[in-house]
Amino acid sequence: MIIMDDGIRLDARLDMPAGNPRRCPIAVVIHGFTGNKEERHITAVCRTLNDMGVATLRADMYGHGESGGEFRNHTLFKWLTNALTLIDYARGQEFATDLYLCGHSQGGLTAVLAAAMERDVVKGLIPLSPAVMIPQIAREGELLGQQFDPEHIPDELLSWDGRALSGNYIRVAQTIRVEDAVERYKGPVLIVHGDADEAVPVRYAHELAAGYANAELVIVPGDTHCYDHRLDAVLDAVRRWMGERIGK
Ligand code: FER
Repeated sequence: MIIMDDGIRLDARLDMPAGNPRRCPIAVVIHGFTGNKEERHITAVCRTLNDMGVATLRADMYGHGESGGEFRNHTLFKWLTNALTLIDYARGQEFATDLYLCGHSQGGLTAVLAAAMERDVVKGLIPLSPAVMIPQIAREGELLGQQFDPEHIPDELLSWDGRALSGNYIRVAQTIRVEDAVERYKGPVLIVHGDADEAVPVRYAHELAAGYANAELVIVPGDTHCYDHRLDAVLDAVRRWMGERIGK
């Protein structure tokens, strides 16, 4: 399915729980940097939610997967407006009751920012290994393990898969204040993070959880950024937390 965001095609997929209930909650699920909506951990989270009666809307974000836009031109602002568009689409479904927001890594950061903007609408927030340090390290002059002068932003950075990323990614990231978003969102939050994460150090999850008014943190011992070892533990945490919210 295609959802248009101001002329950009977002390749999206809406999955209903078994039995096509007339009314049910819906969760918007956002992948990470260089990821896509069909990654193993993204589809597994969606299936887990579907199995407990929650519909899911997942989409390839700007410059990723099958969606429009070039990878090199993606920024957190573009992902944020994509997220607002997906939230509007989800809310507009006749079956939709409560709306939840989930995202992995850069998608987790996007979810944290969007939840603050949509604080009246987002019933609960699930940042998975959220890359909430991106704005801070962009201001300090380090992204993707590469150093740069934060006052003289380079025209491009090379991503870990060899693709170029425009300096505008850095310019945008430097303006974002994650603390403001954390302060604004008072709803329930579930943060899940592996303590062997090689891309986003687990200490950022501890800091994030401490900043929220109502957060629960689940650390997955020995697990990596994309849950190579204990995806089952991630799914268990999501199932239990969501079960407490929706009464299952
Ligand atoms: C970085 C570290 C992590 C970075 C991006 C990420 C652009 C995002 C990871 C992900 O979304 O999986 O320095 O710079």
